[in-house]
Amino acid sequence: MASTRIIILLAIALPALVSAKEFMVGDQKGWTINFDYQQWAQDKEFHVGDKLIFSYPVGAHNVFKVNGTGFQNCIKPALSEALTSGNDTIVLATPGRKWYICGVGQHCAAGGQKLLIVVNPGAMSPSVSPSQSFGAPTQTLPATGSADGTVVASFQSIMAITLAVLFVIAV
Ligand SMILES: *[C@@H]1O[C@H](CO)[C@@H](O)[C@H](O)[C@H]1NC(C)=O
Ligand SMILES: *[C@@H]1O[C@H](CO)[C@@H](O)[C@H](O)[C@H]1NC(C)=O
Ligand SMILES: [Cu+2]
Repeated sequence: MASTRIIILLAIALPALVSAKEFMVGDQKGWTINFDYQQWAQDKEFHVGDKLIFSYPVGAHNVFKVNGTGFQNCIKPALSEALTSGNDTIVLATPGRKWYICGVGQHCAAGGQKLLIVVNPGAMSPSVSPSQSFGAPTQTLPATGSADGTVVASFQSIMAITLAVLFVIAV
């Protein structure tokens, strides 16, 4: 009976861990000039593990990952850092703000070919807590700490370790 519970738990929790999404930047328009990438990003939620795909004709554009300053001022890093395949896939590895620009000509400064996204932590968030899925008493976080990133982070660590242990037991 205990093992049944574990398998049910894994069946619920594991898909949430591997449900990474792929985002085609700019959708059908791809990576190009005169497209509002902020509007494109506005209604989307990005999580760690998701992928961005920058699609464009080879040679027409490229992709640089930059910091906030580079984004603001369209500062191109060394050309050797550019992604140039025309189908550049970037795995969002860490949470936080991420900035991308095109380094060809004035595409960033004059053509608005720049993208800023905010990456949220991975699928292991309290909102997908397996204990809630079982109808068990809802996780009670300290009232003052519920908006605190460190509480969420430690909760995620505990969940990750718990799942890892359960996984080893189950197989
Ligand atoms: C942003 O990146 C540039 C290099 O592209 C670097 O010189 C600069 O120090 C960085 N700024 C910050 C705030 O990290
Ligand atoms: C682009 O790359 C993705 C994987 O990153 C792949 O699934 C897709 O087929 C590629 N598209 C083209 C046109 O090469
Ligand atoms: Cu470009």
